[in-house]
This record gives sequence, C-alpha cells and structure tokens, in this order.
Amino acid sequence: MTDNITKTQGFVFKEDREQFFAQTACTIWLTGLSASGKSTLAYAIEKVLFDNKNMCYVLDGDNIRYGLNSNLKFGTEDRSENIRRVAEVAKLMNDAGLIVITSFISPFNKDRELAKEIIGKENFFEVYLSTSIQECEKRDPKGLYQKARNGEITDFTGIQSPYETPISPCLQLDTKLSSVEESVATVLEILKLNGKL
Ligand code: ADX
Repeated sequence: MTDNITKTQGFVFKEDREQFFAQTACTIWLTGLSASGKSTLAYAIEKVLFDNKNMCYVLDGDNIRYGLNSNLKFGTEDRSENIRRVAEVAKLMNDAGLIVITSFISPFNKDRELAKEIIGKENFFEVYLSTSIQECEKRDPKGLYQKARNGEITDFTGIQSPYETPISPCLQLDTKLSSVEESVATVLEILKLNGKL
C-alpha cells in the first residue's frame, strides 16, 4: 500500500517545534467505558495545561466521529479503524510539537497496542478509567445504556460489545473515587516523572 511513496522531511523538525513551544510532545491516551469520565478528564487536563502555557489539544470520540470518522460505525473493524486513524492524527500532532489527549473507549487491547506502536511507546501514556459499568450506567448522561438495554442500539460497549481491560496502563483511575482535580494532578505527575513536563 506504501509502494511508490517516499517520505519527505522539511527544514523544521519536531525538536525545533518543541523548543518553540518549550515543551515535550506526547499523547495521553484515555480509555474506558462510555460515561467513565474520559471527556471530562481530557478537557480538564487540557485546561490546566493550556493555563500553564502548554500547547495541547483533545481528540474526543464523539467529536471525531462527527467529522474525520463519520463513515465509521461500532462494529469491531470500524472501531479498529477509528483508533488507527486517531493514533495517526495524534502522531502528526505530536510531530507538530503538541501535547495530545485522546478520549476514546478504545475497547480492544490490540487496537491500543497498535496506537502505542504508531505514536511511539516513549510518547504514549495509557490511562485506564476503571469506573465500573454499574456507575457508568447509573450516570448514563446520553441515555445510551438505557437505549442499549431496550435494544434500540446494538454493539454497545459493556452491554453487547466487550471492553478489554488494559494489561499494563501507566495509570488506572476510578472517577467515582477521585475528583476531577485529583485525577488531573495524578496524570500530570506521571508526565512530570517521565520528563514530559
Ligand atoms: S470506540 O469504541 O470506537 O473507541 P468512540 O470513543 O469513538 O468508541 O465513541 C464512543 C461514543 O460513541 C460513546 O461515548 C457514545 O456517545 C457513542 N456511541 C454510540 N453508539 C455506541 C456504541 N454502540 N458503543 C459505544 N459507544 C457508542
């Protein structure tokens, strides 16, 4: 598929852009059930980083599925393609010098592994939001668990479609047990410990 294609490089390198922004680019990969708190945490991290003059951007499941991935549904293959594309976008944004926070259920281990490979393991921080399905279903902010239980939507993660627990995330957080502020602080601490902040 990459036959007859040659990679090019301009005069400005990733390191130059990182120096310009005075930061080290990386991707914080949030994974967990729908309503586990991914988007809330992602935007809270973004706000703290931005206020700290870090250039960052959130790639959020629902938003990306409105545009770039609007042709994808929720079958296994489409979810894999969703994650592959997002990983490629995150990689490009890291190359542009930005800190990226992704917020996707990303339910399958093999897809998250591929994302890690695409982005580069030294730049990839997998954060598992382990909020229980009981809690997520109780929250049900979009009414989707209810719809899934009623059979109005199919392939819903946690009900008719599996969520594979991450094998070795760099962080696990249950948003029922810790506040948004605490979770943000814990994530940023991990970045600091790894020399990214
Ligand atoms: S992923 O599995 O491919 O990573 P993604 O994070 O992009 O999923 O999208 C999940 C969001 O799509 C959910 O938060 C929910 O709002 C919506 N959604 C609609 N149908 C489904 C479904 N069948 N399973 C999971 N989420 C769904």
